[in-house]
Amino acid sequence: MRILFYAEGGKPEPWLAELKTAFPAAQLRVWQEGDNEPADYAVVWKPPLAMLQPRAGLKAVFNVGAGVDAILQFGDALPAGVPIVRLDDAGMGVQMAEYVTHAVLRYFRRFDEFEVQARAGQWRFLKPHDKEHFSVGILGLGVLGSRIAQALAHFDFPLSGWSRTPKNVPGVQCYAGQEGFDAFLHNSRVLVCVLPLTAETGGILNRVTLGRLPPGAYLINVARGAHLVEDDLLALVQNGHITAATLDVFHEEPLPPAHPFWQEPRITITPHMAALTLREDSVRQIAGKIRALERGEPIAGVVDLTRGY
Ligand code: OXD
Repeated sequence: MRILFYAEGGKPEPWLAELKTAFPAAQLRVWQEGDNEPADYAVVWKPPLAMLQPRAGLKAVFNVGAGVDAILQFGDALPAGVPIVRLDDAGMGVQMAEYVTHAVLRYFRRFDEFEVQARAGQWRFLKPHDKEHFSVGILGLGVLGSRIAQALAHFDFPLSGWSRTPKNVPGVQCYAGQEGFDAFLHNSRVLVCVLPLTAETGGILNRVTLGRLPPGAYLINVARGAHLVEDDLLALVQNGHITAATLDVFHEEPLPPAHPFWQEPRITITPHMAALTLREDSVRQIAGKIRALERGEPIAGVVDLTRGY
């Protein structure tokens, strides 16, 4: 078996070592510019188009991340009939749940405001928020969104969720489709975005949609920078409609030094670290799927190219 590997900005050796353990007899190689040789499987993160162009023998492309937007951007240039497979969870759900739970609790218990007071040497009690009016709305109810809901349910937050097609998540008031979107927004004091980035969801967090959140809302974006119209958020934070935001993803990463978000204390910035790809778990999952494909069995996580995730 021939496995081709490429990960933008990452060291290939530990991945190759892990893949070698899973498939001791396989031929493993790192893709280099000009390599058009046959391969059975490709394991990739943000590959260039040249790597994905039609290749003899290619049976599947495994993305070592949850979001496949960096691959799907190539559209019709992708090799026809070769499934693109995303990671199902591989340890990312719990990390997302940790990150979002931390941010929600920080705002709910007003730690953001206590931090500011402490730096100013102020000992001042602030009345806690009312939980009944601190509803958390999760945009995207896939594996990650459901895991986040499950974590927040332990703290009794009123929970709602929105998905493109109707879903049923226990303990979550579920909204779906365009017709359910406005009601979902009106009902979300804290909006958490964990949507896949597709042609339909780019720019979904903008002046109009964020304006429909209740006054004093909060935003947590752990999906993709391109979901958010950054200037619109800034204006809404500055006019007070949005109290604060926690952002892990940005249009341009690393966030440029001159970006106005750095100067806005109500915007908390983290460097795209909400959920890291866990190498061992990921290779274990990919190896299981390769074995299933070799036995002719179906696998989970195959991306629907028309839907975009
Ligand atoms: C991912 C990411 O998609 O890390 O997995 O952003």
